[in-house]
Order: sequence, then structure tokens, then C-alpha cells
Amino acid sequence: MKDILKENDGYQSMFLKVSGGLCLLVSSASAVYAKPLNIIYIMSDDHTEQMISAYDQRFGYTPHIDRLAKEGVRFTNSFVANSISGPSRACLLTGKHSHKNGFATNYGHFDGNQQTVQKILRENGYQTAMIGKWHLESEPVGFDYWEILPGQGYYYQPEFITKEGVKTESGYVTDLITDKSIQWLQSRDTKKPFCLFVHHKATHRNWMPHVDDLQAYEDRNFPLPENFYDDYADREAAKKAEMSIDKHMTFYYDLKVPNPNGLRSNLDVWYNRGDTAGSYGRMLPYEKKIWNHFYDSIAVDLQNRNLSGKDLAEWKYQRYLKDYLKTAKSLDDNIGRLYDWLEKEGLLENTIIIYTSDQGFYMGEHGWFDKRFMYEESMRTPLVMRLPKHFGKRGRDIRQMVQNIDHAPTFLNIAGVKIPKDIQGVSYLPLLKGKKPASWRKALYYHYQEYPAEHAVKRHYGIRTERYKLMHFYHDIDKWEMYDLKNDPAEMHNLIDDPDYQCLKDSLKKQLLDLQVKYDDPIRSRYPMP
Ligand code: SGN
Ligand code: CA
Repeated sequence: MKDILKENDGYQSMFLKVSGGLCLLVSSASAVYAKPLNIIYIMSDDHTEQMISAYDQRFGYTPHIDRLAKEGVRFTNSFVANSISGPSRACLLTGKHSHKNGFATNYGHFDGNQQTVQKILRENGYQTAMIGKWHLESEPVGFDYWEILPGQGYYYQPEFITKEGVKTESGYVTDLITDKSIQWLQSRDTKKPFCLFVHHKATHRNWMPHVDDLQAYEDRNFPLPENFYDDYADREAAKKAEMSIDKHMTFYYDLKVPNPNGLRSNLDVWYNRGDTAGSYGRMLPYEKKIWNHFYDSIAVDLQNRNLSGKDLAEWKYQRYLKDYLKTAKSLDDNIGRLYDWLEKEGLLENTIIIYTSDQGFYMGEHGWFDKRFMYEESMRTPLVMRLPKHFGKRGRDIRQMVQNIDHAPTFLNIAGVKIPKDIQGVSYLPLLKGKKPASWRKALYYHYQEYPAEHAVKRHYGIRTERYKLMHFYHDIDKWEMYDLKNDPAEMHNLIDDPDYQCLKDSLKKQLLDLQVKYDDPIRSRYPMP
């Protein structure tokens, strides 16, 4: 197919399906643009809104992610359907909730034979690639190229799996994923549009920064969340969770220093491990030297302080945020590096660049780290996009509630491909174009199932409307929680037994059942709505 029009011509576009699956973009001036938009979907791991300066300026500084939002849109109500890695990735690729795509916990095995966005895009003329964290256990299907981390992957000298087998690469994982993404872009067929998934390991636990970034944020003292000392009154499931910075965050693995009351020799045991418990053993000698120099001084300082109780918990909080933000620094720098390459290649005006995370994360709220719960910090996920000029005003906020099941239908919509009926998400392309559809969804469905498991977060499902949330914890517990997010954004006051809220409770239960019917979640027959 010939390019009839120069790229980047200003237009009010519509897609027409033509032979070979490619689409013509017809402008208001009747000019024709023969290349559908490219899509670069960058997804990090556990990088939460609170730590991105486009959302919150109190903690991190992420100029490159912020630039994407300034040159496009920032979603202020972006959520996941199941706040954990593998399931989130399965929702992304299928546009369906976990009970439909069959991958409900990190212990699953993704059925690659099912319908996925990459397969449909590919059948319709797109080149597709997946680079980085995959976490779906089975071999990727439907990509022209893939190069993935095994499981969680390693920060230093990581392994990558390709069709040819496993190889160990020299370098830091965030740099390498970016290098590989750029290499794939360089080798692509420039006559075809592309959809590239860049899936970072950062900022996953145990937050190991690049050695070049160890000094970042060292001069900062971060504000403690108001509910850091939450006692979880009225919230049985929260009480049982094992993700407290004070009680469950470990010295060696998470904080990278020995327990001030423990034996130094234990540190060496962890330090020399090369498995998923940490990448210290995989560091090169010069990296170890820089690392040791840095963390030894933190360890000595901790010994000298002789902290206990709240002082020690708050010391852990400060260290946690610093390591997390240092790890995020390389992520942001690498997003800048990819952006610069796209700019240099003249690709910015026919490419949508999406930045998001596989879920949100607790940064001390409720005293926690990790995710999984349907509470705001982990059900939310950042979502910003750099858009070509013809999408209109830049630096806009989109307030409608979107969910990670919406990406697949949106990508198909962008490609001008019909969205299969069984996809449960909704295309947000109209929102990107500045439209405000009156019929946009007013409620989201959520279902988390990984229990019993690490962090001991009970199974639960629920509904989130624009103002309220209702959730049910089940399996070896039977507890309901309800929140008014306007009056109680931190979700500290469970209203489920409040006599003033019984009408609301009934209404939310009915709406929740409606969603379970709409999305066809079989859980409704095991736990009929009381
Ligand atoms: C690992 C982490 C957990 C984390 C899960 C899931 N433990 O098991 O803290 O909740 O991954 O994370 S670790 O000791 O191995 O670091 S997810 O983002 O992949 O779902
Ligand atoms: Ca994750």
C-alpha cells in the first residue's frame, strides 16, 4: 500500500477497513494517511501513582513520565481488575476479567490458544512484540518477536528467554529492556504499523536500584502517611494481611542491611544468592564494590542509632521509599531514552505512547507495602499517554473510570479493527479524542483470588462506583466492607454496619450482582448476594 499523504498531516480522522487488514485514515481535507497509528505500551511493575510526579509531587521526580502526560493525557481514575502481576497481564492481553481469561493468580498458566489483542492486531497487518516481564508461565503466542524475563527476572545480569532459549545478559534490567525495545524497533518492517509491549521489572520488590542511582533521594525525609499506624479496626481481612513495613519488611532482602540486632554473617548468605530472592550474587565485582560502599554506610548508621519501636518502623519506611524511588529513577530515565529515540526517528506523530503499571502499590498507607487489596492505592494504577497532535488539546485530564481490560479493545479500535463481542473492556479511544460519552461506565468490578499465598490477603470481590466501594472477603472469612470515598478517601471507616448507610448498602449489593451477571463471574452462585 502506498503512502498517499505525508505523515503527520493534521486531520480529523476516521478509519476505513481495506484489504490486507490495513486501514486508511481519511482526513477532513479528504487526504488519505495510509499508516494506522503505532502503539507503544510501556508497563512497569508495582509503580504506583503516589510515586510519579505527574500525580503527586511529594515524593518522586519522574520528568519523562510527566512529559508523556503533558504532551497527551493523564487518566485520574485508572484501575485494575485484579491487583497482581500475572492476572493483570492476562486482563491486558485479553480485555477480559480473570475468571474469563483463566489466569486468576500468579500460580496460573496462561492459555495461549485463546483470543488476544496481539493476535488480532497481527492478523490485521500490525507487527507485534513483547519485551520484558511476561509472568504468564506459558510461551508467548501471537507476537512477531518476544524476549521475556523468566518469572520475576533479575535486576542485575538478568536472563532473557527467547524462542532460541535462555541467555544471560550483562547489564541492568531496565536498561536492557529499553535497549532490546529500541533494537526491535530498528529491525522492524517500516512499511507496517506496530504494537510494542515494553514490560519493565522495575519497580518490583526488592527495589534494587542501578548502582549509578544509589545517591538519589538521600537528602530527602518523606512525610509519613496519616494512616501509617492503622489498627485495622472493623477490617478483619486487613488485620490478617502480612505486608506491614514494621513487621514483615525484612532487613537483608528488602532493606539491604543486616538486622541491627542480628549477626552480620547472615547478610553474606543473602548477598551471595543469585536466585530470585535477590540479584546481589549476580552483580559484577565493580557493582558490588559501589553497592557495598553505599549500603555498609547505611548499616553502620543504623547500628549507631540504636532504634526500636516506632523509630525503627519509620526508619524502615524512609529506606523503603528511597530504594523504591532510586529504582524508579532508572525507569523514568529509560522512558526518556525511548522517547528521544522515537523523536529522532520522526515517530512521535504517528505513535501513541502509553505508560502504566501492572497495579498500584502501598507506600506506607495502612502501614503497608505490596498490593492485592481492592483499596484505592493498589486498585488504582497510573495511566498517562503521549498522543499525536491531531488528538487535540494536550495536557488534559481524563476523569472517567477506566480499567486494564480496556486496553485491548482500545488498541483494536485504534487499528480500525472490529472489537470481538466477548471482550469485556470498553475502548477509551473516544475519551482520548476529548469526547465525554454519557453512557460511559459508572461502576467497576474487581476480583482478587490469590489466597492462601504470600502476604495473606484474603480472596475478595467488589464494586467501585465514582463515590462508593463495597467489597466482600470470602473463602475462610465472610466479611463485607463499604466506604464513602468522598468523605473517607483513605478507607479507614467501614460503613457496612452503619445504620445510616443501609439503603446505600442494598443498592451497592444490587449493582455488584448486576456486574457479576454482566461479566458472568461464576462466584455469584457460590456466594449468593445476601
Ligand atoms: C514476589 C514478592 C512478593 C510479591 C509477589 C507478587 N516476594 O513473590 O512480595 O507480592 O512477588 O508480585 S519476593 O520475596 O519474591 O520479592 S507481582 O507483582 O509479581 O504480582
Ligand atoms: Ca506487579
